[in-house]
Amino acid sequence: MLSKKIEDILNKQIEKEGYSSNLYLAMASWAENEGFKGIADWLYAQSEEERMHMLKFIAYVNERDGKAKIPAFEKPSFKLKNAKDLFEAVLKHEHYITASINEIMALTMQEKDFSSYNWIQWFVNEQIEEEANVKTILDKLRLVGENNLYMFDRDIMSLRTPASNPPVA
Ligand code: OFO
Repeated sequence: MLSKKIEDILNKQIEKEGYSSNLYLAMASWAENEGFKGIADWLYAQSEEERMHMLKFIAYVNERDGKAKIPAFEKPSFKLKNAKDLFEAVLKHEHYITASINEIMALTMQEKDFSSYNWIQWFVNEQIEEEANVKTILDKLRLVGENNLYMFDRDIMSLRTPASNPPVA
């Protein structure tokens, strides 16, 4: 059984994961229109992964006798000039998500909800991996430069690590 505070913060995270999925979907569409087929594929895959994160939060809340709420999602908005802008925006967003996962972890300790504390660890590790992946991409982009993106775009999918499955409740 989840405390009201834990249920509320997990419901907020459902909204954030769903927004992340839509944000990366909107960015994928931007990349496709700019002719970056590889970057678009990377973002479509990332969007799916975020949707999977959202579904895991929904399942966890419901399995622990809470009520998962499906919210309306804010329209993603961003201004991008180039691929570097895009991945900097992705990294900034992942930092924001990491901070909110850390807040959940802190609250599970405060509420002495050790089941939720254990469960959220998967997301703590996932955030380390996601931030590291985007940093690697930004490093590669710096190396190739904005005028030489053909091979970067062709090879970017090889930088993805396969999605792993978070535990269920
Ligand atoms: Fe990009 O992360 Fe979800 O949690």
